[in-house]
Amino acid sequence: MEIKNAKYEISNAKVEQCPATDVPEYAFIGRSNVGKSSLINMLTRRKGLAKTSQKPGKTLLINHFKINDGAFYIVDLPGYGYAQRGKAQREEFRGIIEQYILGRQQMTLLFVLIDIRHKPQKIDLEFLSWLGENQVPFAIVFTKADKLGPNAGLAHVEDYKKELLNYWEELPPIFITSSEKSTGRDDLLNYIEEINRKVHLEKNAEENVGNAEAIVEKVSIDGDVDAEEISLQDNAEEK
Ligand SMILES: Nc1nc2c(ncn2[C@@H]2O[C@H](COP(=O)(O)OP(=O)(O)O)[C@@H](O)[C@H]2O)c(=O)[nH]1
Ligand SMILES: [Mg+2]
Repeated sequence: MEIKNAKYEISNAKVEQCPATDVPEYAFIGRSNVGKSSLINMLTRRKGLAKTSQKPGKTLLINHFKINDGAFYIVDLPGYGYAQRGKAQREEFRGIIEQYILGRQQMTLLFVLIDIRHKPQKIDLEFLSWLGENQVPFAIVFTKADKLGPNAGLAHVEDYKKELLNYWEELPPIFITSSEKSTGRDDLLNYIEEINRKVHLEKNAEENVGNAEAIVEKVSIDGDVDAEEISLQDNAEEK
C-alpha cells in the first residue's frame, strides 16, 4: 500500500472527544521510548509527523493521524510503564487506555511495540495477557532491529514466542522493524491494507443485508400481504 498523504488531525485526553468517523483505526502502543513516534514517521515517510523523543509521560493524549484522505487513521496512544508517573497519573492512563482500546468502535487493530534489544519484560507480557483476556485484536511489532545483530534479535523474538505459547495456542502476527532502516515497512503496510479490505467487505455485506431488509419491508408495506400477518393467521387457523 502506498501512503499518499498523512496529516495530523487532533490530540485528545478524552475518548469521547476523538473524531467522529466510521473508518478503521490502527493504534500504536508500547513503553515510552520504545520507538512509537519513529515508527509512525517511518511508515508514513513524514519525518516530523509524530514527534520523536518528546518528554515522555508528561501528557496523556490520544493522537489521531488521518491517512490517505481519511481511508484510515493511525492513532498514537500514550506509552505505558513510565516510572515517574505518580499514582493519579497512572490511574488516568489506565482510564484512557481502557476506554480507547475496549470502547472505541473504530479501533480495528492494536500494534504493541516491543524493543527487540531486551529479553521478555514483565510489563509487556502483562499488557499482552490483558489484551488476550479482553479479546483485543493485536499484533506485536519489534522495534530498533538495527541496534542488534540479526541473531541476537531473533533470539529475543523466539523468547517472546515461547512465553506467549505458555498461555496461548496461537501466536499473534509478529513484525520486526527498524525505523532507522525502514525494515518491515512493506510488511506492516500490506498487513494494514489487508485488514482495511476485510473491514470494507464486511461493511458492504452489512449494508447489503440492510438494503435487503429495507426491500423486504417495502414489499410487505406496498403489497397486500404481510409475511408476518400470514404466519399469524396460519397459527390462528391451526389452533
Ligand atoms: N537505532 C534506532 N533508534 C530508534 C529507532 N526507533 C526509535 N529510535 C530512537 O529511540 C528513541 C525514542 O524514540 P521515539 O520514537 O521518540 O519513542 P516513543 O517514546 O516510543 O515515541 C529516539 O532517540 C529514537 O531516535 C530505530 O528503529 N532504530
Ligand atoms: Mg512518542
